[in-house]
Amino acid sequence: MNFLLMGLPKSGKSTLFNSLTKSKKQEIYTESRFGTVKLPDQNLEKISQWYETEKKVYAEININDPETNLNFDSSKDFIEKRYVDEIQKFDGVILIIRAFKNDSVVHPYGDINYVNDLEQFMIESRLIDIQIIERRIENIKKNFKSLNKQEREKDEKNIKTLSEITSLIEKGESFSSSSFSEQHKIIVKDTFLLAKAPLVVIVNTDEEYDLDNSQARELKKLLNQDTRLLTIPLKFEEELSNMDQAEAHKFRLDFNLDNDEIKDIFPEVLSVTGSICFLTAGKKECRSWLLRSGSSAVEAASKIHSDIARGFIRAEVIQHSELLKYTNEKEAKDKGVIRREGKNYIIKTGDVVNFLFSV
Ligand SMILES: Nc1nc2c(ncn2[C@@H]2O[C@H](COP(=O)(O)OP(=O)(O)OP(=O)(O)O)[C@@H](O)[C@H]2O)c(=O)[nH]1
Ligand SMILES: [Mg+2]
Repeated sequence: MNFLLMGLPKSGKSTLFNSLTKSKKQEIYTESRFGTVKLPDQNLEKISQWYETEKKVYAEININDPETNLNFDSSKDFIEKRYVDEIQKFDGVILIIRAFKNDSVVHPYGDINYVNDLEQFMIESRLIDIQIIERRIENIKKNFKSLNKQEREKDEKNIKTLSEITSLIEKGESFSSSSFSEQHKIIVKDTFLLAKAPLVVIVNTDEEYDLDNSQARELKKLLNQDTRLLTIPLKFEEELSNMDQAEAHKFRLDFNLDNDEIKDIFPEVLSVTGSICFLTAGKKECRSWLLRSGSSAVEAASKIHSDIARGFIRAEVIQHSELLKYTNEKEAKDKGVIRREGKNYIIKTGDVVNFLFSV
């Protein structure tokens, strides 16, 4: 899964990227950076301890930190224009809104006002979506000439549907509202639009400062229900990510902060994308796999290898917590607690799955 970091210039995107990927701090990045981040998984920790496994592999997400905007003085954009072309390769957005005060870091609008910034983001994201849809319409029109009457009628209908979506977005309608019909939803099912993209919003505060309830409420009012909102002092966390654990823990206690607030991002990323993690486990390797929630056993198999899905016979499944009740895998097998499931079994978070297949 690919996540794009979005935010006004100097809001803290690179600071977050550095903490997540343990990269070195620079003031300017002339190129956009890609990084992989391991998804913490308590279930994987437990099961690999139980197996005394040699190798532990985490599921990962990819994040992209856009290059530093060198036209800072004139840029009041959350995203550079070129990203409008590239945005289709992303599965979600982590948006950073600045709440930290720091006179030496200029805010593009002059004042620190995160409710206003979020409002601006909503406006800009609508404009981007409209551009994305316009491009689709242009592409359809380009092919018009080569089409027969029937095909052309179908495309004309699609253009009409797409134009309706544009008007709804212009009006600021939420994609989850009933204004969008099934037909609207189907036509943009595989198109990345900010109006429906999984979104985690991080308010980047100073370490001593948290949002009060009324401020948080104002922000939430601007967001749709599915969006997750977090408050994290990103610079503080970046500094701590370079310390050893004991030292970092002491600093956190001084500021009354929970353990590693950056980690709070991961459950939210899973939640907004509707994802879960299942496990494959053994003495050699225990591994956590990212899967869309509601996926079947055969869909889970295809995450590992297309051959396993193709030659799927059955899945042996047990919840990790159930497995941990036994001394070893053999005992669990002998007791018959490992279930046999077919292709259509819906995989749950924390399921330990062994696929049987033949090709
Ligand atoms: N005091 C304070 N400074 C911060 C905080 N977060 C970021 N900064 C500083 O603000 C400056 C900009 O942060 P970056 O992470 O580079 O921001 P960015 O969004 O990547 O900026 P561009 O790439 O230029 O768009 C850096 O000097 C950071 O150290 C914070 O929470 N508190
Ligand atoms: Mg940056």
